[in-house]
Amino acid sequence: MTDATVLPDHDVIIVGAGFAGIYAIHKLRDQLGLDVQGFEAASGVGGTWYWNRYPGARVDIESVHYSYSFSEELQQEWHWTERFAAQPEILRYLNHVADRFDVRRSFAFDTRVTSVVWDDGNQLWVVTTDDGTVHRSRYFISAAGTLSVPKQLDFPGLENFEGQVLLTGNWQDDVDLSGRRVGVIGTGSSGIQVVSEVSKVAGELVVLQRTPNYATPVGNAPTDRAEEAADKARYRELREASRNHFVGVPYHEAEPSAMAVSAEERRSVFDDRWHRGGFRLVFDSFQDLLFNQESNDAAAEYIRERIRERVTDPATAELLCPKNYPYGSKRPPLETNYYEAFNRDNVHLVDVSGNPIAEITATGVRLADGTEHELDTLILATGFDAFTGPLMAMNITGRAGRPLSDAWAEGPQTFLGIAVSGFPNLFLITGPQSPSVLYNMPLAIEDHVDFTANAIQHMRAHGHTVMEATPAAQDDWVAQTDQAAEYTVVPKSGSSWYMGANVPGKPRKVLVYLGGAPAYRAICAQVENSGYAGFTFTSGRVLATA
Ligand code: N01
Repeated sequence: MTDATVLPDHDVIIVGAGFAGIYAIHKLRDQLGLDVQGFEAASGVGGTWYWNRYPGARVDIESVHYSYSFSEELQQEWHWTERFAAQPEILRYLNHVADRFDVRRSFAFDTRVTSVVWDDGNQLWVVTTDDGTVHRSRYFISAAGTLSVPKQLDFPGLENFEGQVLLTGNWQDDVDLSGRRVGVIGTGSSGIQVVSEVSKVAGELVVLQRTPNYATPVGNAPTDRAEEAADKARYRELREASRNHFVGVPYHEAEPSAMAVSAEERRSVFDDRWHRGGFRLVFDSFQDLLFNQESNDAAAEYIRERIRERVTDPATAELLCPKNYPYGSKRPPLETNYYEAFNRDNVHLVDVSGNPIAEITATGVRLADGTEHELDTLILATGFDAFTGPLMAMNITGRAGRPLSDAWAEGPQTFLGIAVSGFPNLFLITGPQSPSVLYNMPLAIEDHVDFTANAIQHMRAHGHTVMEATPAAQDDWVAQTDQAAEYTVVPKSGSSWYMGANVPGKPRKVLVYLGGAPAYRAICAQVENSGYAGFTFTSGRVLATA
C-alpha cells in the first residue's frame, strides 16, 4: 500500500495517431470515461498511412477486412473504391474515423515524446515531449506502431549526393519523377510497390537489388458493388471468421499439406490462389507451407516458375528468383506488374549481393567493383527498425531507473507482447512477441486496445493503482514465442525483420508470435478470465487526475 503525493495530469497518455491510437482514444475516453491525452509526431492522423505516401503504396489485405470492426455503423457506411485500397484512400478513411469519433481534440500533433520515466514513489509515468513539457499519467500506452522508425542508413557518402534523396517511409507529396534518372535501393514490399509505379514515368530506373523476393500478385480491382453489399450483409460473420484465422483474414480453403496431394493437384491449388491474389498463396493454399520445408520448397519453385514466365530476359529473370531462403520466412510482398517492369527498356536490374554499394557519390551510386550509376533521384526503400525501434526512440525507463534498452539488450522480453516486467502500467499495442504483423493489423490492434481497456477497468474496479507482468510469466511467454518460431521456416531467413536480422547489431530474436491469431487470442482470453494470471497488482489511494 502506497500513498502517492503527486497527481497525474491524465489517466492515460497514448503515443501515436494511427489505427491503434485513434481507436485507443475512442475506447478509453468515450467508452471508459478516462482522461486521455494523445501525442503524435506527425501533423495529422494516419500513422503508417500518413508517412508512406510513395507511389504504389497500397494495402495488401482486402480493405473490407483491413479496416476497423468496432463500429457497425462505420463499417456499413464506409465505401472502399478498390479491393485493395491505395494509401490516399486509407488516409481518407482514417481521417473520416478521426472526425466521426472526434478523436482529434485529444491529440497534440507535431509533438514527439522524447522520454517516458516511471515514478515509483508516485506510481505514475512522467512523459516529456520535444517542446520540453512534462506530463504525468497513471497509464502509458504505446500505439507508436511496429514499422514506424526507418532503419538507420549506413551508405558512405550519402550526404554528398547532389540529387534528390527520397525515403519510402517518409515520403513527400507531389514528387514528379517523370523523365528522371532514378535509383531504388531495396526490394522489399515498399521497393516492389515503388518500382512498379516509378518504372512507368522515370526516364531511367536502376533497381539495386541485394535479395530477390517472393512477390505474388495482389489482384487489385475496383470494388464490385454486389460483392460489397453481400460482405456488408454478413460483416459480423466475416469478422469472426477473420479473428479465427491464423492471420486474421477470413480465408477458409487451405488444404492440410502440399505433400499430401499429387503434383498436378498442388499445381492447380497454387494456380488458383496465385490468380485470386491477396495472401491466398502463402496462407490459404496448404496449411504446412510455413512448417514443412518440402511443402515450402514446392511453393517457392512454383513462384520461381511464374517469375521466369513473366520476365523476358532469362538472366534478369534468374536474378529476380529468390533461392536462398524459404518462402514466407521474410514477409511476402504482393505486387501489381512488378516483374513486367523489368521488361521495359528504361528499367535496369543491378545485383548488389556480391558487388555491394560502396559509396554514394555526388552524382549517383558506386559499387564495390567500381561501376557507377548516375542518378538524379535516389529512393531508399531500405526498411525499418521493426517493433523495438519505435519504443527505443521514446527512451522508456522503468522501475529503479532501468532503461528499456538495458532490459532488452538481448532482445525484447514481454508478456503477451503487451506488458513488460519492471515497466508497470505500460501497455504495448501490437508489441514484439504478439502476432501483430502476422495478424490483420486493425483487428490485432482492436484486440490489444480492448485487452488494455479491460485491464484498466479491472484495476479501477478493484482499487489497484499498479499492474505489472511477473518475471516468470514473461520468461514463459518469451520461451513460448521462441518455440512457436522454431516450428516454422522463419528462423531460416538471413535478413528478415521478423527476426530483427535486417538491422546490423540488433539482437537476432523472433519479434512475432508465430502460433497464430486464434491460439494467441485464446491465451489472452484465459489471462483475462483468470483475473489476470501472470500479472501482479498493487493497491493504493486511487487518485483523480490533477
Ligand atoms: O522493408 P524491407 P520494406 N544495401 O525490410 C534492402 C510493410 N509494408 O519497407 O533483403 C542494399 O522488407 C533489403 O535487402 P535485404 C510490410 O510488412 C507493407 O520494403 O536485407 N539493400 C530489402 O530488399 C513489409 O514487410 C506494405 O538483402 C539494402 C529492402 O532494402 C515491411 O513494411 C508495403 C540495404 C528492405 O526491405 C517492410 O517493408 C510496404 C543495403 N545496405 C511495406 N539495406 C503493404 O503492401 C536494406 N536493403 C501493406
